[in-house]
Amino acid sequence: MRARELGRKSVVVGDRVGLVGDTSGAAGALARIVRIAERRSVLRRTADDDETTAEGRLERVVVANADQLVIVSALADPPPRTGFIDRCLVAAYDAGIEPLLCLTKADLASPEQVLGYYAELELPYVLVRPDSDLDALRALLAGRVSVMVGHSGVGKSTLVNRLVPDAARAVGTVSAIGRGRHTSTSAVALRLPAAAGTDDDPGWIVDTPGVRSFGLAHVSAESLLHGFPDLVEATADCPPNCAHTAEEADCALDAWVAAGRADPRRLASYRRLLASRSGEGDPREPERNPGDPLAGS
Ligand SMILES: Nc1nc2c(ncn2[C@@H]2O[C@H](COP(=O)(O)OP(=O)(O)OP(=O)(O)O)[C@@H](O)[C@H]2O)c(=O)[nH]1
Ligand SMILES: [Mg+2]
Repeated sequence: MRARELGRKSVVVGDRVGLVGDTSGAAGALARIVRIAERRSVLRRTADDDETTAEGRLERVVVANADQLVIVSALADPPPRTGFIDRCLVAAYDAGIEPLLCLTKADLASPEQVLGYYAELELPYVLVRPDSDLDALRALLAGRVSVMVGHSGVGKSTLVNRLVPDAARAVGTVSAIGRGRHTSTSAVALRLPAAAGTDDDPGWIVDTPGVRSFGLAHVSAESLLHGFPDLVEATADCPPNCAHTAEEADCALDAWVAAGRADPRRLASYRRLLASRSGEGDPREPERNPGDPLAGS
């Protein structure tokens, strides 16, 4: 239980805390959390980008002290949304957490389109299918705290159950309209099992509930650009105080893309994010890009 001295300050998954009381861990033991250690990193998301309502401005800490953000996207059922992945990348860079793209359901569709979109980023990725060997993923998870984020139904809990055989995380089905059923309702951190014959720290994995969107209202317009390392260099040639929107006549990003130095879909995605923050975008479908396999459907 949490000590009264902590007031309203909440403890989140990943926090390192000081305890007093019975710390034996035995059944029925009671200890109090009296201190929350300074956080090494904080992954936040805003509930929505709608600045006009209290709920829209609500900022949530997803997890503390994570080293790696595992962005889980299914290649089909539900289809990948690069706009959502772009938002997660912004959140990761903003929090100082390294991103890892985890593409699940590789048995159902090819990863070419998604990987092609990120070709200019040195974004590490893993492909997962039901029978795939998870050694490459385990190696990337070793020694650190990783948090998985993704839409409902992409297979986060399925993957956690494969990585941590004792996890017994509930797994849901995906409905006919390609949406998950929000099977997981709270974040849980699990210690990964040690590889046979080594004492190396296998790391921790945090399974989180599926989110519809990854609101970035808490990220400044300037910081948004950190999620687009393929565009950042171009802005050195922008006029002072350039807003980088399509309306900025001298924004250097247009020439950069015209010269073939970045994918035009990436610039469009960045500008869509900028617009969604200023309330011009459509908050209902902020994660969809025209380059997505099912765009427009
Ligand atoms: N074909 C295929 N199906 C998969 C794969 N991974 C997961 N699934 C299925 O996808 C469905 C949803 O999986 P979950 O693990 O519950 O998804 P989740 O991301 O935890 O969903 P929430 O908890 O709702 O956020 C289940 O029916 C899984 O069996 C895969 O690699 N291939
Ligand atoms: Mg789940």
